Amino acid sequence: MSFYQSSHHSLSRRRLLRLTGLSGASLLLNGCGTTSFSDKIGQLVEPLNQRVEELLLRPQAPVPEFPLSAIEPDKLLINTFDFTPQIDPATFQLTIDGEVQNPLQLKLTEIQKMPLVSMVIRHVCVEGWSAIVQWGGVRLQDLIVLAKPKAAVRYVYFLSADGYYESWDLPSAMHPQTLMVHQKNSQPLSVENGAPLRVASPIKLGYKQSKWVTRIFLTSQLLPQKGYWEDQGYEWFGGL
Ligand SMILES: Nc1nc2c(c(=O)[nH]1)N[C@H]1C(S)=C(S)[C@@H](COP(=O)(O)O)O[C@H]1N2
Ligand SMILES: [Mo]
Repeated sequence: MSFYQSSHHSLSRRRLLRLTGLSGASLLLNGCGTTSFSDKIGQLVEPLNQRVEELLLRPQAPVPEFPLSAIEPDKLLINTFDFTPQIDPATFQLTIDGEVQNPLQLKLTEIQKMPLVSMVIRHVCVEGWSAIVQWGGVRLQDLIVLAKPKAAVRYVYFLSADGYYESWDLPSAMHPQTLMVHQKNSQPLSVENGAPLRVASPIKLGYKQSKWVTRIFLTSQLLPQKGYWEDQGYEWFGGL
């Protein structure tokens, strides 16, 4: 094994341990036969794939954020194409699968144990309104790393409980400010805003930011279905 590979190996291992809040000792002491959180992170010995490593090691430039005083609590309008699904947070599971070495399902409590990231950004809807919002949650890149994408992965699909679907390019999904959030303006996310878990990012338009996400699917291919609005003519990249 080259030095390059072995240094990446230790990076992935350190990173996984930090993400899961587990020390090496607690991993070793953990018994077999139970589906504990540490079991879900799978084999820690394999290196991540190089594309994902590159995106982690050379993160894209962060978008400047706003101070907390700039939050516009009344400006985020509810924009829901069909209906508001009611998801029980106690039984909710986020599935992360597709072309990955370690498909996994995470409970909300497990996601909430991961490092909390907070950001104050502008949400922009193509219908002509915007709002400065604080979002709190986990980095999507941290969830992607746990699933161990195969080398061919280029796209990330988000599937939602209301039938909404979206696809993103992998670099945008790996952006350090692309989050899966469970808090808005320091409060638990409301059902209307996408509870228990939604996408939030300062680099994409509002329609790319799926609410009520239940499944994240990693793939090498864009399907004929690219997104709920995209399939009706909206632009796919949806960058800001
Ligand atoms: N699942 C789902 N996600 C969605 C939508 C939707 O209808 N269903 N609408 C999108 C649009 S167009 C926008 S502008 C934002 C609005 O988020 P908000 O309702 O929390 O303000 O959610 C996006 N995510
Ligand atoms: Mo929107």
